[in-house]
Amino acid sequence: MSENEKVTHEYGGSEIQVLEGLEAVRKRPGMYIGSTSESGLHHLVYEIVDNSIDEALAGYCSEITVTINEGNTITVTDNGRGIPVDIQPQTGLPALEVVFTVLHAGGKFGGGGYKVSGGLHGVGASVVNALSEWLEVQVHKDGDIYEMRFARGEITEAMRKVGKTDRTGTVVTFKPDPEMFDVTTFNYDTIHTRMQQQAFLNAGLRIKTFDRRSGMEAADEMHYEGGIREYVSWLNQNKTPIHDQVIYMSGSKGDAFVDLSLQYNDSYTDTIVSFANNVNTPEGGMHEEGFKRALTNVLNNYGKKIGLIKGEDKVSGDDCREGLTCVISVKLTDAQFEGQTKAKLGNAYIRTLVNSVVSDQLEVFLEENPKVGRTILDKAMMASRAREAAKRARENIRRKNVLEGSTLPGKLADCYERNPELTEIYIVEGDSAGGSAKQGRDSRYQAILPLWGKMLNVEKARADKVYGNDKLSPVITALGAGIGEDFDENKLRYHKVVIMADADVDGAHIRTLLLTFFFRFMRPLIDKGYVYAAVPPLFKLVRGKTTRLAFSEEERDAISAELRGDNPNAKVDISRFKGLGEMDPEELWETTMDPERRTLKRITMADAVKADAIFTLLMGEKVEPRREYIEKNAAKVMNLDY
Ligand code: TTJ
Repeated sequence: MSENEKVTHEYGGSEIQVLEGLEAVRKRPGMYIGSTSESGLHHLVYEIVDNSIDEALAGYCSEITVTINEGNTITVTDNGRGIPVDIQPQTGLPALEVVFTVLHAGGKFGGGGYKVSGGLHGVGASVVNALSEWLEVQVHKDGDIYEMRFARGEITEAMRKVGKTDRTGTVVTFKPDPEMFDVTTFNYDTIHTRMQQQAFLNAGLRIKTFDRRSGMEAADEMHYEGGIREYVSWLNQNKTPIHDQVIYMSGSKGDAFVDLSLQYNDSYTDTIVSFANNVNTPEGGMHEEGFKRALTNVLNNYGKKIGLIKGEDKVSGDDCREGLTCVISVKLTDAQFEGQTKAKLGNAYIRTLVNSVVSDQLEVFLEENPKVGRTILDKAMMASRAREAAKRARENIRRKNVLEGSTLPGKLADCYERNPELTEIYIVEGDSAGGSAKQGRDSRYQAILPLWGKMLNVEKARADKVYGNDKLSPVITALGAGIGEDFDENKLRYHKVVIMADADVDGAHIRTLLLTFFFRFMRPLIDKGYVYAAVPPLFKLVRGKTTRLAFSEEERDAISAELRGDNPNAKVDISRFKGLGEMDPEELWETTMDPERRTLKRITMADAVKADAIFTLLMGEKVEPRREYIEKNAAKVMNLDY
């Protein structure tokens, strides 16, 4: 709090509480925004934008703009009513000040709740304020422009009128505090993707994003009158749908709502994207469970009714979801987020609601659109037959293994330890890196499997093909747990599976392929958090006897400055690691494999979903979107952020 402020207000109990509240945020930022890494940094933007989205949900805001400015500050603008500026009777302070300085109970990470109902705006704004080096807010309201400024949560300029206006709305600009975050560089794609998702989820809302940093200029405008129907079309844009219309269903009970749309394509995998209160739930939960149950039931009943499924025959849940693209959005007042990353919806009554909406409305749709019904049923029946064939193929291979004794792949350099909880396997791109890794590792608990060459196009491959593939079968046998429905976690030979690839296009390609393969055929591996990406350093800095490693250009510059200290003439020797293959075994151990010193990135379900989408684009049948993607991302593909 500035000197100025101390004079204007009584330094009363409520203000001490304010300071203590925001102090708590600065002490343990991870509690409020999940982490202080890149994802936490971006969370700041979402916390602010959520307020504008609430205003849109209330019916008073039609357009939101998010801009990354030069210097990595963020500006969020909306054309809502503007945050109230009048004095609150309870606190004696302008409502605007309270919004940015009082830590709301609902502001805890993941507990945001269903904000539209209570009209409780500004949740989270104080958290962003506390974690910003500075923040400025402008409110256009009743003909006047009001402004207020803060630094690290404390008021530096009290609210005052700064001019006249003929519009209404709120403009917030902030600079994340570098003392609070590991990185302060925003990723335009990350923000654009999130804003596009919000535009799909809030039909009719117009969202614009801009990158104004020099050399990175970008601009996008998102506006979908069809909401999640258009989301499904967008997800299917590089696939081939097998029926024209997107099927849409919705319903409510009490305070809870469900919106759902779906369309089948000719691929063999399913994409279910779900949300609770506009928050993505990549780990699924009750809304997805209710949907899956209802889908399986409706398709089986319909199949029997039209005589396609006979007697005691059935199509399984997996069969019913082959080639399905579906978006589920639920809204509820008491959302419970569970699971490893708080990304799974736990409210059981939502399962009942979604189940009943889908059971009723999908049945009616199929009755009214028998051609589409027939197409979907044919697809599920085909999946069922293929599954039977795959099972027979697996049994053949198992019998063979019993005869020959199941042999580990020749290229695998296994470890001595047998307890999978203690062992790790490095899947390494390329022969020379594989060689260094074999020599540099700790063979007691680290196994190495080198991989190279082009992989199978898993997009069009069903389980039976994958078993016979000569690039992937070493991975399958080395891990020991099988694939698909056959996957048995108890047989898994390592609880850490580390993908080690260069930070270049080939490396990104291999990572995408392996993650897609794990996502489609060994999903529990990702669910359990067993998959990691090794993060090799990019630079080595030496000053005298001190050696330090940097993982980004930013970090290189920071360390270089640190090593030089107060001595501007000090010589710091900086060299670039060209690739894993060029490191000698000792270097590879020290930088990338030694558990004491290495950095590993745990792969999340969201990373895997992203890899899967990129993979479809790169390997799918549609040539034009692939060409566009590669042209657009030629530079960026180098540092896919998983
Ligand atoms: C609250 O109820 C009275 C009329 O205004 C409502 C309100 O606060 N609307 C509102 C808040 N619109 N936009 C915001 C907002 C926008 C940004 C960018 C940041 C924050 C914290 C709030």
